[in-house]
Amino acid sequence: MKRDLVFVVTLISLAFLSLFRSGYPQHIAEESCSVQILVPGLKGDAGDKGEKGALGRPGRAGPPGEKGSVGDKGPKGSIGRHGKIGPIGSKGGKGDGGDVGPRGPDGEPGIPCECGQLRKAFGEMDIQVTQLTTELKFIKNALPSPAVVAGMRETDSKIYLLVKEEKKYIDAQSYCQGRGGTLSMPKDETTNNMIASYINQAALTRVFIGINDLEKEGQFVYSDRSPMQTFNKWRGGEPNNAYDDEDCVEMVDSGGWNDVSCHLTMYFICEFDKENV
Ligand code: GN1
Ligand code: CA
Ligand code: CA
Repeated sequence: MKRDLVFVVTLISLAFLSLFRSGYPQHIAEESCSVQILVPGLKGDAGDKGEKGALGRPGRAGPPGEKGSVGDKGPKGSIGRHGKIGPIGSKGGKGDGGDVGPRGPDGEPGIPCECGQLRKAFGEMDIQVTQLTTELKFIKNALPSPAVVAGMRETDSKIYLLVKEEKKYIDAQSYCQGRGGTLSMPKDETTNNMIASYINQAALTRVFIGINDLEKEGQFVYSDRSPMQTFNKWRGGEPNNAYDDEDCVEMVDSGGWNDVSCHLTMYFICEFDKENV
């Protein structure tokens, strides 16, 4: 179809070309009766190569490439944003003590005192404190358990303890010595009366005291080995060394003395020198 059209157009063109070349009037006259056969000419030479065309449209996207290997580690990034607040930490240690504060204001002036009287009172208190300290020291170090001690008696220089544990004479003496003392040694009327009173107040009838003739029959000495002096409180007829076996001494509730067997067991009274407690 397209070739037919080209052919017709070519014929029409050649006809017009013949008219213009020979002059129109003549030509009309000469050729109005001739028959012209119009055939296509030879194919012309190939033209020069045209200029390079404009850039074509981008092609379609290709298929995805193969996965590449892991690249090198990138450079360190910039500091990120602040994180969330963490949990409360444990309590810290105690801090150092603060500085000494400023000195306070002066107090009101004191009341004038009777210094002489005060000095005397202080002196007496000192003596009492010394005595109490001595007794406390004794109580801490020498006092047996309260269950076995029936109170305590004292003179200026000595402390007496009635021990309510039945013991033989030698064991009673050891008991007292083990606490820094000895069995009680009444060497005068006052001390003897005090011990007798102590026995009565404890509702007892007899206790061992520190007198014996263990070393030599009939020769009584105190438990500290000091000899008997003129003072004694032997009951009537005593000492009698009954059964030829009485080398230790008891005091009965009247305050009188009696020699008895050292193998008897009974309560006893210790004495302690205040200087030694
Ligand atoms: C006691 O009761 P008699 O006679 O056995 C005492 C003696 C006294 C005596 C005095 C263990 O002996 O020491 O001398 O009475 N014995 C005891 O009469 O107490
Ligand atoms: Ca005797
Ligand atoms: Ca006797």
